[in-house]
Amino acid sequence: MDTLANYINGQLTNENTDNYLENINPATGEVYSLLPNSNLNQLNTAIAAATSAQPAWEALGTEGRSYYLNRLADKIAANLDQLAAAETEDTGKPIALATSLDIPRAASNFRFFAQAISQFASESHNMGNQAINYTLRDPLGVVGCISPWNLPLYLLTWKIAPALAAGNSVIAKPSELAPKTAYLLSQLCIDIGLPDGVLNILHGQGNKIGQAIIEHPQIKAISFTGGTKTGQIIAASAAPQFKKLSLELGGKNPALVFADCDFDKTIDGIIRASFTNQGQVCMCSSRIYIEQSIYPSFKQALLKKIQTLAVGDPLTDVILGALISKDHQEKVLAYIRLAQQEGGTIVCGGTQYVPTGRCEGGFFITPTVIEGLSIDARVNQEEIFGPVITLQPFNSEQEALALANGTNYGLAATVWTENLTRMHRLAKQLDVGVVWANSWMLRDLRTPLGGVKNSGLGREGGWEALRFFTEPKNVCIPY
Ligand code: TXE
Repeated sequence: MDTLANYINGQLTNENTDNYLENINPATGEVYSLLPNSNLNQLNTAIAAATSAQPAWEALGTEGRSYYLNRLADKIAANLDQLAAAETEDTGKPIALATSLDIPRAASNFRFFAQAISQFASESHNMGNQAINYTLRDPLGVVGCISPWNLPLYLLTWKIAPALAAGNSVIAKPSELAPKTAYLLSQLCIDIGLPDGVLNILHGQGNKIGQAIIEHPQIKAISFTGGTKTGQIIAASAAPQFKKLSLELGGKNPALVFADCDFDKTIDGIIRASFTNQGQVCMCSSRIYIEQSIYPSFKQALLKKIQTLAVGDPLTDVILGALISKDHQEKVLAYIRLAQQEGGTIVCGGTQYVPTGRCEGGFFITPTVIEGLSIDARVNQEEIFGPVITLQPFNSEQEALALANGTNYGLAATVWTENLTRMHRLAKQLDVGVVWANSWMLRDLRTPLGGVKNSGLGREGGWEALRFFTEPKNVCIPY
């Protein structure tokens, strides 16, 4: 069995590890590796390394830093198959998804910020004939990046890349449920000769090493993606030290389907938006609102297609693999039971799926569709983060908008209509951070990404990320 190691000061090390966690393959239910459950001693060593590495890293300048980020991107691309296999083993996601989305995007994250930093300019403000102001944007120093299990390497690199590009050194903590690709990334950093201490990756539990990172006075900013409850704990812990925070949290994302949509394209779009990665993407749609006049035909076509989605061994040609853990599978099944208690009807799926053979111990759930629940139902209010959607008809655009905005979350919405004026009108009024028109997860890395209400604080992507990882200082010079 593999034992993963931390990456500290340019080396893979398990020095001072006092205990290990088990890493489970969710598609089989079997333990297949161990990871260090890191402690404060190890964090202090990593912070000392990061602190001493940062000035030289900053002094390399944008071209120097871009060189390393581009080399990392090349290495990720060259190791696509190995990384995709590791991502699938760790998360249970279909190998085709890991190969086509997760790993290529991790390479793009480094490539994008390698280039973006070369275009990043600070502002100047002229005060008539009195003075000129210019703004310096220096790196913050040592920053913390904490990422979740659903898109492990994709989201880890989405944070690390801008932090490093801006000249910071980084303490990163991947999810303890999916640590393997972060470990493999450490090896790639060593292979390309990334300067020691610039990036440090510590594995372990959120409430132990994660919390220690949040509380550490030498860590100046935290970029976090994960659950809303964890986001609240992080915000409360970081606030007394006035740390900069970027929190990308949960969602309960609506899809609004109008009678004038492109019917077939919308069916395919809703299926992708609902069930990609077993519904475990914060941007996934989970509340599908359909205009009354097409509700029966749309529902019928949707169910027909959903019933053809293959579930099972993620190493085979399936659309849905396993959920991340036994606990998470139980949580999702509990929501399905709750839906029935709340008066909902399961019109498709709703059960655990037990494959035969290699994956009989895995954590699978069939794609599930529920109808008959009001907006107040907990199943329509709380993030389930699984292959579960609810359907509800609406009669007017106002009603659709009120339903869409009727939760405490505000991450993403999709709108399906061929009426451009309606699209603009709704985009303006939807209380979310991202609106997709007749599409889902069409991503331009320059655009701001994040949510409102309980979906988080701040934005990632493009200039937003580079601004987050730098401190502005205004210099005013009278003429
Ligand atoms: O995430 P956690 P969990 C949602 C989804 C899911 C729920 C809980 O609804 O069911 O959150 O998932 C680290 N200080 N999302 O419990 O715990 C943790 O180790 C510092 C949405 O698995 O939020 C991991 O690295 N760090 C989401 C990371 O936080 C802490 C993706 C995320 O784990 C910590 C995942 C602490 N006190 C879950 N506690 C999205 N927005 O995409 C935990 N961590």
